[in-house]
Amino acid sequence: MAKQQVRIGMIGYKFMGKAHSHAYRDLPFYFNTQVEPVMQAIVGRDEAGVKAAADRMGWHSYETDWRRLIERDDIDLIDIGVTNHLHAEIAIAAAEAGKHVICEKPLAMNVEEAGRMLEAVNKAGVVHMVCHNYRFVPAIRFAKQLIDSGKLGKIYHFRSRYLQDWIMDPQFPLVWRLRKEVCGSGTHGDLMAHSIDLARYLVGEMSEVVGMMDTFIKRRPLGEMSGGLHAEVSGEQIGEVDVDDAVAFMSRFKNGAFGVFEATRFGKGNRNGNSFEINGSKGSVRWNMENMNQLQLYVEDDEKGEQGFRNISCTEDIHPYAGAYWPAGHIIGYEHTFINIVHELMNGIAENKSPSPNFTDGYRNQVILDAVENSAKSKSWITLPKF
Ligand code: SOE
Repeated sequence: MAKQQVRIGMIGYKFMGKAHSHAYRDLPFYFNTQVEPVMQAIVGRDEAGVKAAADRMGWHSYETDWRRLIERDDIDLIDIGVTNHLHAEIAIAAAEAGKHVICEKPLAMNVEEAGRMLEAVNKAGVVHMVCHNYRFVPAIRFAKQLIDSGKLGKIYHFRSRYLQDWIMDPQFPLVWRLRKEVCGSGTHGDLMAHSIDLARYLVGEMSEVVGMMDTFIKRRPLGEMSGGLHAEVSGEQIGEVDVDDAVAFMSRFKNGAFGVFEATRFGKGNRNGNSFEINGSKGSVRWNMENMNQLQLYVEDDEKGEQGFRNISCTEDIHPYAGAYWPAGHIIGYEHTFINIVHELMNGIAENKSPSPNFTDGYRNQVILDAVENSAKSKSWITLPKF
């Protein structure tokens, strides 16, 4: 019997547009999903640019206005890979039109918007996800299995660092990722949102937070992103940076564990240094994105004298997702995290369930982001709502 088709409309064709397009295209190579993804249409404002992207990435058609995509009755799923200030408007319009939605992170500009987005998808009964792709790294999935099985015992500490350095040059321009009206926050929503997602996934909900944030370079020349994380200065004009360059916070988890989080775009030498360590009563795990297939594991059951962190290459059939790709030891990369997430999304659509992380996760994440920001302003601890 022919599989049900899910006709996708992707909004955005640059960094995330490319990651998601590649994922839809490659998905059938590796996974036998319950439904068939169809790359129906892609949207971008620049006609020549979006047409070229559609041809290169394998989309059947293109549009230059996202509203037109939502009106089309040959689209079942809207994939939002554009700037943060458009997430809410597009997601709500998509849900109201009865379309499933996947949205890039951070879900929204603030908690009020995230709440409206969650309400819209719930009311419409559509399937929804938010693209926290690091949850889909086999080594992280495996760490979750170890924690859930009790192998690490009672969890006492979650400690994360997310370090990048691509805006350290004071001449790096004031691109959209540094303008509050377009992105909501800086490093906080861009990087810390990922660390918060991993903490919630691996350790659970938090009960209180206290944070600090700062902007090291307060004025920059105007300019635009030019591909990947590169940018070009567009003239002589200078503008004020109104988002954070760096953020740190501490939290208490509901299970009593301590959380210590740091995220910065001023971590010289770190290109995408997303890492964490978890310590439990019986063992610990460590992970770093720049070596993403490896999980470091310490278990106290090891013989005395032989104890120590061991490196596990999470490429065996037994490791989540890994068996879908290559034989053991044949590593996967960043792009595969997106294939794994759209695999879950397609099965979610087949079963009419919203796999995690979904808009509930995105909303709760935004509650924490906003609380850390408020705490940094008020220089005080903030109690989080009970979830
Ligand atoms: C840039 O900081 C960026 O591309 C983020 O936007 C992504 O979410 C992160 O995964 C990698 O870095």
